[in-house]
Amino acid sequence: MPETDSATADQIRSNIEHHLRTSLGKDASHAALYDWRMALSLSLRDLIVEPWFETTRRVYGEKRKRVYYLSMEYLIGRLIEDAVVNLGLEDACRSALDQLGTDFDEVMADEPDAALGNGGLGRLAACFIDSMSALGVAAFGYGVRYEHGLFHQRFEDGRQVEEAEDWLQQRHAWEFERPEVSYEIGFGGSVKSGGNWTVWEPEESVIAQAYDTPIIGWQAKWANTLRLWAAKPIKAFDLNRFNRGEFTAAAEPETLARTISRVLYPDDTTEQGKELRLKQEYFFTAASVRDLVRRFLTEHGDLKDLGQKVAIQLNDTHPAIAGPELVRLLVDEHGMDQIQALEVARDCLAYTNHTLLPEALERWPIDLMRRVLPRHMQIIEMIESWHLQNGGTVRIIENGSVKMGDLAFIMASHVNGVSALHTDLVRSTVFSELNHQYPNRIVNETNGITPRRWLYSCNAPLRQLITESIGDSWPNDLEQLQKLMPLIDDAGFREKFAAAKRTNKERFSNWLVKQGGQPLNPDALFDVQIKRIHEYKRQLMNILETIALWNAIRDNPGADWRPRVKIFGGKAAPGYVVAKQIIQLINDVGRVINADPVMRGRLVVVFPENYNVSMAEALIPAADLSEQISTAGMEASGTGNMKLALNGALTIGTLDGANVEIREHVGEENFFLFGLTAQEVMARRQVPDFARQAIDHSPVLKRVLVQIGSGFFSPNDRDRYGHLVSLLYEHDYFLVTADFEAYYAKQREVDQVSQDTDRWVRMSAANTARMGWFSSDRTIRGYAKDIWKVEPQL
Ligand code: 26Q
Repeated sequence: MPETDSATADQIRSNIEHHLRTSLGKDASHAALYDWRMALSLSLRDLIVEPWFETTRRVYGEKRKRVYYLSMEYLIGRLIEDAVVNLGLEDACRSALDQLGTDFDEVMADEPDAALGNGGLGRLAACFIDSMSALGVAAFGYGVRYEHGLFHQRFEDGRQVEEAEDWLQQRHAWEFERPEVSYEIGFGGSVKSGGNWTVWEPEESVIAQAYDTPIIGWQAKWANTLRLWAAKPIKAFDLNRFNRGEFTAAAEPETLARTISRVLYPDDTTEQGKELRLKQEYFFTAASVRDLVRRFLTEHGDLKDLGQKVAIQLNDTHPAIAGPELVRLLVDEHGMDQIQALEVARDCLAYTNHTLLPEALERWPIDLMRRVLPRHMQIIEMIESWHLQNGGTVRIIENGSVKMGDLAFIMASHVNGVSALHTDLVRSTVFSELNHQYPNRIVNETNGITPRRWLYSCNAPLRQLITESIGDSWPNDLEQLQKLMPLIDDAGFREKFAAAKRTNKERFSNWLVKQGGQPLNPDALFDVQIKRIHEYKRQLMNILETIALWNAIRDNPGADWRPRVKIFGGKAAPGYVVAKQIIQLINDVGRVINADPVMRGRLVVVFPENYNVSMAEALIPAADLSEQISTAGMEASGTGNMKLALNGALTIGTLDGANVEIREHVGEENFFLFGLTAQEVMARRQVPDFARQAIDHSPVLKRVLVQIGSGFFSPNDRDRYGHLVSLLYEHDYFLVTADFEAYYAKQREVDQVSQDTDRWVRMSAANTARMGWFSSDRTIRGYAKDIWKVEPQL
């Protein structure tokens, strides 16, 4: 190690020793892994606070416009490695811990994931705050400090079982509690009004209290704040009731309040009309809006200029009540004229749509809305009539419920989709009427991923190869990866590229063994599908293809089959019955195939429990093949597709979401395309009995369906999958049957191509070299320019 680095390592070591004693009250000889991790985290945090304060001073001094990102979900994962990597201290920390007789990697792995999100939407929010700090966009992320994040998944006889997640069991090293930053948030009650005044008198209320986590940018040049709200009771304990002997009742105010930020809803499609969910949404949105208005008023004067200093991005409709809440504050509390308040609010607001699935579009029953948020319901009616007076035709309130998408659209200056295809569909389907009225309001901002986490820190072997090949300035300028293109013709480079992949596959295999699994053959093709379990994502089609391949190998065991490991990862929403059956089927099939001696490792099915961000970090660098096989038109974007391709996995996929743009960037010759297009999907659904026809035309598929339906994979419960099979025959809404043959054929092409190792490595390296555009830095620059009108500036 160079001398300066070893001086840094010494410094870190002494800081760790200091925190071990003074913050954790431990002597080095008695320190557990937890103590070492906390001592290291606190030492790193000490280095983050100065750039954090400096950022705040600068933004304040320059009177910059701020971006407020409102999201119900932040799927962050571990923060410790972000700190290490952004501070550039990996070597120093490793050596400091080494000197203290502790293993760096074990300390890193000890931090529990912050799993405050379900999937793509929450992870996108996490990538965005990272990019905003890397670029120097002045921003706050606002969200909920859930006591329990996304449930922990276990398999019991192959069935998913959910357990409460408990990330706050231990101290969270990265947050600062802010008792002084708190707001009273009301619910229910009534609205009183006189000549020119209106007040809402809530029936019950809770305190929203801030917890701040600094989000440090690349090379620690900037740090934004993630401000999460926790619900606390106004009055913790009812002493009078206690003194009367009503012990349980005395604690009631506390129970009521804490329920609100207790747990993340584990559904990534709307559960209709749950009162607690509405309260969660209003709770964090109202606290955030009040916080940003307060900040504006301390720095600037006149609320009519709010839109010049404030951009509020709504991550889907979950915080869409921000519109009515902002109007309420402006009108009821600051005396602004109604129409002006509507225009000011619209100047500030923008809305991102993440889904076209009708069941995922939020609608709140009017009765519920009126009961929980009576004043907001009035304002929503006012917004609707303002909209109709301006020539609008769409009603926000329809069939007894409030359509939050239409509300968000009408209250936003910009609405964006998350991939080119999805934005086209947003224009032509759900919002076609509103798009007609406001033709420039809808814009596209194709999603991206942070290259710091999803290449630099999760894939050390490839990171080193890239840096030795093109220098070290690519992590915040990812399009530089293009410079790898000419190197692909160099056999030495290809060999190193292949070696990095192999190391990652071995590393994943070791990880799996630690989790209690079997070691994997690193020469096999690692075929990976990792994402929430959903019918439209078609894990079912993947497992049907797995069975078909198994049949083919058994029919012809002497052939030169390319060994494959089918890897699945993902959770089903607890109430999503079909998704849970698909999980059970994958596990049942895996049990049979993995026990078949004829396979001799040529086909293995792996489905590790509890897929999360940390598992993704171990798995993505090890993947050879990326399954992106959703029914065309149904996956808004996907972001796992980007992570996998960036790390050199080849995609087998449909023309859906961002797959379309990935294929354009990496080149059609480096992408395994199959399946119906979005247009064809819509047409095929009109054909009567299309599923039965498809099955009749595919003996391979028919054989598989007969096996499943007859209980071959569930010998103790032969009827287990009868329903799933008849669903395919009778109501194959997701076109599994229609796309099966094309998918099976494309997989056999994958087999062929992957037998030619050199060709595969070229294709794989071309994927890495051409994926730079998918950095979330590019996405954030797009939002900054098109929507927020801010200049990223370090
Ligand atoms: C809403 C109301 C009540 C309960 C839950 C919900 C809810 C929660 C989460 C609805 C939807 C979600 C999450 C949606 C999501 O993750 N969508 C994904 O967003 C990614 C980022 O844009 C895209 O890449 C994916 O294509 C999209 O599926």
